Amino acid sequence: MSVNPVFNRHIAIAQAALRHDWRLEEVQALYALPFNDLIFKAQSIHRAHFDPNEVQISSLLSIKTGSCSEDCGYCPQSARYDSGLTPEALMPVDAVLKAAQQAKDQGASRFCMGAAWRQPKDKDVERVIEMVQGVKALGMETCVTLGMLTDKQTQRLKEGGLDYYNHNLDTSEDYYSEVITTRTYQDRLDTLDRVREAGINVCCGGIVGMGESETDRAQLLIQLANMPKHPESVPVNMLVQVEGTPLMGTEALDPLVFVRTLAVARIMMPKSRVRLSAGRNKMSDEMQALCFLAGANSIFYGDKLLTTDNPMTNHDLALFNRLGIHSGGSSYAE
Ligand code: SAM
Ligand code: DTB
Ligand code: SF4
Repeated sequence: MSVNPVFNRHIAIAQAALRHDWRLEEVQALYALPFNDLIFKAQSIHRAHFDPNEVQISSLLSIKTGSCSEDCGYCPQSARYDSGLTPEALMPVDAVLKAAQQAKDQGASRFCMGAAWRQPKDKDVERVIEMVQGVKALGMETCVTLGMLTDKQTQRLKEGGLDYYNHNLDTSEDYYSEVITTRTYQDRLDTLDRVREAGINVCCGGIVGMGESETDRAQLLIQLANMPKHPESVPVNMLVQVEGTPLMGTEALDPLVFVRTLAVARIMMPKSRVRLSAGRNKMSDEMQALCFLAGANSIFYGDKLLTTDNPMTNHDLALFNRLGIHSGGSSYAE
């Protein structure tokens, strides 16, 4: 095979060592790049580590819905807000497995189970482990998001074979108390440390469009990238505004700033799966194409996120077809 030295040099530059020492000025400078320069840089780095036309797909299921004691200002599942949601207790294992089988049949490779808890009880964790084992037996990867965990619970989930734990930092440490007052940023960091220590893959990201500043978005990405190991999966959610929640009516974020956030995340965490997460229902196909160009390479797939709507699977499949994207892939670039 003939070797193109210019292309090779380019790949070598794009494959620079992973960094964990990002400074605010550097990240602000990335955000401030002309859009084309930023996207080119992100796409070059993306290509050095991943198949640029491959997107990993996960399906979500809310296994316990609503009545949550927390006051997260974006969340329709908080008991403090009237979002019109009907609360539901923890689902039986067989119903969860039926939903997982359906997700698998539709093409999802990972099944993510979410529960509206501040923190689970030990007996809840045991039931979730049964779900994890059942889903693994179907040949799917597993992810759960259950709130804060104790050491023992984290260990139990690891022993149960859990592949990923999702626990978002959501925004910068400075902006956190504007959105959530019932727990601290440090509480989140402590659970993330436990998950990492236990050897479970980390899925951690945030929400943009909550009225935060550009500095807040940069600080969130710095928190993630400066962890001793980058999260294997980095979900970037666009706020889904839900009637009845305090953040309903927040001024909409410029969609191009959302794309920039994905690009900066790709540059800072070159080997992580950057997930184009909540909010796709309000995005055009062209906007999503830009998100993939910026380096997003995973999505939530299926007609529902946890409690809100996601694009229909048929629509996503048609979009993949139009873009020449195929699904697949493990989470982290080796
Ligand atoms: N209760 C657990 C927790 O808070 O970690 C797990 C479930 S919680 C619903 C999972 C994540 O969903 C949150 O951390 C947040 O990032 C995201 N989320 C919730 N409501 C959202 C909304 N309206 N728009 C975008 N993302 C949202
Ligand atoms: C994540 O970052 N986004 C997902 C998943 N991880 C658990 C959840 C999005 C929830 C959107 C609002 C809802 O459907 O309730
Ligand atoms: Fe509860 Fe999680 Fe929603 Fe916060 S984000 S209210 S902890 S379900």
